[in-house]
Amino acid sequence: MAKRATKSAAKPIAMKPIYVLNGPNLNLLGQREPEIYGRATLADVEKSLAARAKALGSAVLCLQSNNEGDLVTWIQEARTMARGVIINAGAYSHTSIAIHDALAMLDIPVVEVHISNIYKRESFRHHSHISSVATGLICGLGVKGYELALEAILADISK
Ligand code: CA2
Repeated sequence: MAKRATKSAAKPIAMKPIYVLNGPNLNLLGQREPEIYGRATLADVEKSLAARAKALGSAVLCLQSNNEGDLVTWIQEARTMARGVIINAGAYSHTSIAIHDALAMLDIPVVEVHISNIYKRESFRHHSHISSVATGLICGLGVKGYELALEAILADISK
């Protein structure tokens, strides 16, 4: 006969967050080129992502750096500390083999986000070193892309 627990000793286990990594110049979001990137600031985006994650029973850890090495370090950290990664590596998407290599070591879902449609822009933005090691790619949908990426990761890990 199945044994029934007499005590409900279940304690909430701190859930690993989804890492949201933003690369160079994205700290200036909302301050320049609004026709391309919109008017929301990075703080706005991070705040609404945190609220959306909470509503979906999850959490995000949002980090931004203008330095390639910081992004590599956070991706390495995500191997054990995160349930998924949303990454907009900015211009490093088009140049960084180090970020590609770090992402290739992850066994968790990775969604690459670009606010603008990189394929409608200069040809040097048409190739991303990240796409080949990402689970999926969202681009050209503005800052809404971050929220869509969050939903995609949560759907993926609940499969
Ligand atoms: O569309 C995107 O999200 C990009 O990743 C943004 C990068 C760009 O280098 C990529 O090709 C596409 C960063 C662009 C510069 O960042 C700014 C942010 C706010 C305001 C002005 C520039």
